[in-house]
Amino acid sequence: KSTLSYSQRAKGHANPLVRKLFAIAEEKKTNVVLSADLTTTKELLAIADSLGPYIAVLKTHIDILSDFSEQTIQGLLDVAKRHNFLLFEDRKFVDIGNTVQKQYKGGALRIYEWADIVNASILAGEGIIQALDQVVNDSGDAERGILILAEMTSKGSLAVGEYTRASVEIARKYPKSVMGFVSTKELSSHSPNSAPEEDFVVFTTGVNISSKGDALGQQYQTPTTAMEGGSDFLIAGRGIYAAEDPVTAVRQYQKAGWEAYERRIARTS
Ligand code: UP6
Repeated sequence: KSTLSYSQRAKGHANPLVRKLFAIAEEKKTNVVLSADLTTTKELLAIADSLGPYIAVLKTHIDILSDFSEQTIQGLLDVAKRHNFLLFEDRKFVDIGNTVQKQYKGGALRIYEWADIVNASILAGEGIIQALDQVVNDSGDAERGILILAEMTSKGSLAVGEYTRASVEIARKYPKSVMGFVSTKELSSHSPNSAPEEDFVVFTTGVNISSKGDALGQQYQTPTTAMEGGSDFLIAGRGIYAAEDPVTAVRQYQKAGWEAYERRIARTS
C-alpha cells in the first residue's frame, strides 16, 4: 500500500478524515507534522502561524501550556483553518474506557472539541479504543480520528513485539475511528490477517535530521529512513522549533520527507 500516492490512497479510503489528511498532504506537498511542544499559548500560536504553510498536521501537548484557555482553542482552530492543517492532540490516553471518555469529551482541556486526531495506548486492553470509538461515532458532523500508539521511540520501550502486534489487531476492529498508528515503521501490511483493502496511516515520532537522540532516552531516525520504513507522516519537534531558523528547518524536513515519499511511490508507477 505504501507505494501508492496519497491521492491514490485517498480515493479508495473509507475514512473521511484520512481522505482529508491525504488531500492536505498532496495540496501542500508536505508530510511533516510539527510537534509544537511550546509552553505558552502565544508561542504555540506564533510557531503554528509561521510554520503552518509547510505542515500537514500540528501536534500539541495541550497540558504543557501554562496559560491554556478558550483563546488557545480559538487560536488553534483559526490558525488550522488559515493554513489548512489538522490538529493532533498527543494525549496518549491510557485509562479504562469510562475514564477516557470523560477525559476526551469534557474536562478542562475539551480535547474532542478542537482536536481532529488523538492517540491512545492499548495497555489497558481493547476497551479504551472501544470507548474512544463510541465518542467518534457519536460525533455527528465532526470528523474525528484515533491513532494507536503501537511503539515508542524512547530507550527501553516495552511497546514491542506482541504488544505492537496486538495494537494492529485492535485497530482492525475499529475501522471507522482508528486511522492508523504512531510507530517507527509500517506495521500492518505484511502481517497474517491483513485484508487487501486495509490502509492504515503511519505517523512516526522521533524524527530529526541532525541529532541521534537526547539525554533522556529519546532516539531519532532521519526523515529518509522513516519514509523508507513505510512511515506516511513525519513528526518532528525540537529539530524544527528549536532550530536557529525554524522556517528554514521546516522547509528542510518538508523537502527531505517529500523527496523520500516521491522515491517510494516511483518504485511502482
Ligand atoms: N513522542 C515521542 N516518541 C514516542 C511518542 N511520542 O517522541 O514514542 C512525542 C513526544 C514529543 C515528540 O512527546 O512531543 O513526539 C518528539 O519531540 P522531539 O522531536 O522534540 O524529540
